[in-house]
Amino acid sequence: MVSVQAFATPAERLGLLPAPVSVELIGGEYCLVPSTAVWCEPSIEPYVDSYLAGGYGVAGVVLRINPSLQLPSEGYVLSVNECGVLVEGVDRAGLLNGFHTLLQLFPKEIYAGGFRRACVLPCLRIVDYPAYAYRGQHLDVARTFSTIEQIEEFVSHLAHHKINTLHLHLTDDEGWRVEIKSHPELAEVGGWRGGDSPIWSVYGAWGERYGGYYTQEELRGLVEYAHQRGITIIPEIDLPGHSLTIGKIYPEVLCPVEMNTEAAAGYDKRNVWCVAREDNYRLLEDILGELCDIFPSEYIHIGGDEVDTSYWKQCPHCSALYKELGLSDYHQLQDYFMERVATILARYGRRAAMWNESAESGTLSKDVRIYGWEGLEECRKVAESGYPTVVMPGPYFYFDMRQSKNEDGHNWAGVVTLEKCYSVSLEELGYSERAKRNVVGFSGAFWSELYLTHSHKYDNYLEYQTFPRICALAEIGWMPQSRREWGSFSTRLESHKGRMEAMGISYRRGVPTKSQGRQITPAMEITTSLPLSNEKALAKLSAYANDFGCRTTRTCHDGDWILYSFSQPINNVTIELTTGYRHVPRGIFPFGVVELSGDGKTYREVAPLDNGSATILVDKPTHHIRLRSTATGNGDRFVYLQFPIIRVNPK
Ligand code: TNX
Repeated sequence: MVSVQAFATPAERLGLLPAPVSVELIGGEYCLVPSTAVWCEPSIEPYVDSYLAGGYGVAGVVLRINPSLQLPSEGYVLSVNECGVLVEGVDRAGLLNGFHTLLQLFPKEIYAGGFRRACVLPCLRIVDYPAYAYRGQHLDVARTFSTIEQIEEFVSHLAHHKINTLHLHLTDDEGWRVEIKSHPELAEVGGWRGGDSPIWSVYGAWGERYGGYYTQEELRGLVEYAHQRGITIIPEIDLPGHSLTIGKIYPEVLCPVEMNTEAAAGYDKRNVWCVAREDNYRLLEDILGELCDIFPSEYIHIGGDEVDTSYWKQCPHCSALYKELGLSDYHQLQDYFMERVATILARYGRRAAMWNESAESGTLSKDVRIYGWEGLEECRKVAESGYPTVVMPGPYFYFDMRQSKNEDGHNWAGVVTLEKCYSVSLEELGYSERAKRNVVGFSGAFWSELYLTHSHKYDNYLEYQTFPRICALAEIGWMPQSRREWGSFSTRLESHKGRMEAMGISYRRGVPTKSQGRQITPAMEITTSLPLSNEKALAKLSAYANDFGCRTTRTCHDGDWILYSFSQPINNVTIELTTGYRHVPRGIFPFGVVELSGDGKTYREVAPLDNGSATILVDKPTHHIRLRSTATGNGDRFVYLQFPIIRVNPK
C-alpha cells in the first residue's frame, strides 16, 4: 500500500511558505505549456521574464495591478481556473508577492532557470496580504565584504520569501564600504584593513590586507536590482559610535582625549564622534547627501548603538556643550547628536532610523524609527513609548548566533535555533495594544565579524547561517501570530527545501554530526607569561572547570606563552587548543605556534595557530604543550586562556 501523507490544509499540500491568508482548492487543473503566452505589467516584466518567458498568442497567464481590489497594501489575488492564471496585485508590491506565490506552485526547477516544459497547476483561489509592512533582513558588509554579486544573490533569495527590505550595514569599526566622492579616502583607505592599513581587524584574518568597497554606480545598480524584486535597501552609516574606521582616517572627528593604549599594544580604540565639533556636521552633510543620492529609501539608518559616552565626559568641548545645554545625563548628548543628524536627513527629505539605545532617554523625537536589537523587552519599551519599531532581538533574529551549542557563531544572545526564532511572541511578553500597533515589522540580522573566519569551512557561510532561519522570519513578518503554527511550518518547510536547493541556497540541513573520540581530563596545570585578571580562575581552568576561560589584563606580546603541563605523559590523543573565546576568535594569539616537549626543556614546533586555535594529534608521550605568540597585539586589551579539549584517538 502506498502511504499518503495527510496534509491538514491546502497551503501544506502545496508547501506554500509563508502560508497565504486563504487558499481554496476549487477542483480541476490548468495545463501550462512552453508556448503559453504571459501578459505582464510592464514595470515588472524583465524580472518575470527571467522565470516565465512565455510564447505568443492569447495569454494564459496574466499578471496585472488592480488598485480597486479591496485588499490592504501589498495584497494580491491569485486565481487558477481551467482557462488560465490571473495574478492581481493591489499595487506593484502586491503583484510581486502574488508572482512569488505563483512560482511556488510550479515544479521547483523553475528556480534553477531554463524551465521549459508543460506543467499542471491545480485550480485555486488565493487571497493574501502581509501582517506587517516591514519584513527585513540586515546584512553587515562592513566587517566582511560581500561582493555586489553576492548581495544580489542574497536579495534574490529574500524576494522569494516575500522579505521587502534589505538593511545594509555599510560602515563600522572595521571598514567603510561606500564611495563618498567628496571624501574619497573614506572608502579608498577605510575599505581595507590589515597589512599596511591603519585599520585593524578585530577578529581573525590578521596580517593580510583585506577588504573592498562599492562605487556609487555599483550601488545604484544594486538598488535597481532589488527594486525589480520588490526590495527596498535601507543603508546604514553607524554613528556616533562604531566609528573607528573614520576615526583612523580623520582623527579630528573624534574627541581630543588622551587614551592609555598600553594594554592594547598601542592600538587606540576610540570610536565615538565628537559632538561639539561643528565641522563634523558639515562632514555629515556631505556624506549623507551622497548616500541619499544613491539610496532612494524613505529611511536612512544612522546607527546609535553601543556609544561609549565616557569620551564625551573627558572631552573639554563635549563637556562644555553638556553644561551649556543644561543636560543631566551624558546619554542626552547622544540625543542631541542624533537629532542634529536627523535634521540633516530631513533637509534631504528623508527620515532617520536608529538602534534602540537612541530611544533610551525618551527625549528623542517620536518620528524616528527604532530598531530594537537587544531583546524583546527592549523592543517592547520603545514600542510602548510610541516609536515605530522594527523588532529584531538578538535572541530570536540574530543569524550570526550559533544554531547549536558546538557550532560556529556568536553566542552572546544564546543559541538561536529555528524553533526559537519561530517562537517569537509579542503576546507572551505582554505587549499592550498600543505597543503592538507600533511594531512595523520584523527583521533578521547577519553581523559578519565571523564570516571571514569561518567561510573556508562552508559552501556559503552566509546562507548556512541565514537559511532556513529566514524561512521562519518570512512567516513571522507575513502571518499574524494567531495563524502561525510550528507543526504546519515544519511540514511546509520540508517541501520548501526542494525550492531552496533549486535556488542554489546552501541552507543548513540540521545539527552537524562529527565522529568524536571519548573526552578525557588528565591532571594538568596551566601557567602563562601573561598577567591575569583573576589568579583563582586559573586553578579552575587547570581543573577543566571554567567554561568561559581566563582573561588577562593586557594583549599578547611576541614571545608570550601559555603552558599546559600534565602530571603524567599523555599519548594517543587529539587535542583542540584554543586561545580567545571558544567559537569566536577574539582575544586570541593571532600569530603563534604549538610546541610539544617530553622533558620541559626542549620543545619542538608541531603546528601554527590558525585564528588562535589548532587541533593536534599526539602520538608520542608528551608532558608539556606550549602555545607561543609570535607577534604583538590582537586588537584587544586582553587574551583569553582556555583548557584543552582532549579526546582519545580511536584504535
Ligand atoms: C552587537 S547589534 C552589535 C554589532 C555586533 C553584534 C554581534 C548592534 C546594534 N551592535 O556591532 O556585530 O552585536 O552579534
